[in-house]
Amino acid sequence: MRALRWTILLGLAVFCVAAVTTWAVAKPQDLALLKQLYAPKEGTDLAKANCLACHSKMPPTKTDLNPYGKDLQKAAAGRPVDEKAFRAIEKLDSDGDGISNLDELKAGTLPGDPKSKPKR
Ligand SMILES: [Ca+2]
Repeated sequence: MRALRWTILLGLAVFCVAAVTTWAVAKPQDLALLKQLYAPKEGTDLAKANCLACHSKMPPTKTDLNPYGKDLQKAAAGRPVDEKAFRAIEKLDSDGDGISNLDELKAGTLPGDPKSKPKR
């Protein structure tokens, strides 16, 4: 009886670690892809934002996406985020600040935060 209880507890612990690890590993890939595609210059809002390029707070969770993160999630349509999803929302202005996502990404500002936009 005691051994069974320990087995169940151990199984639960392994499951929790696996779930957390999967989540923690999946998203930095999206960030790595964003940096690979748009190569933000050091010191820009985008380079400093990391998770906050798509999330509205730290630590990031699945549901706290900013407007750009939401559009990206929509474009990925349930599949892992890929280059196609990033390209599909380049022409949008997710944060509604009047500057397209692509222009913001090229300028190193945040396409999901209207307070961060290129100076004109
Ligand atoms: Ca914008």
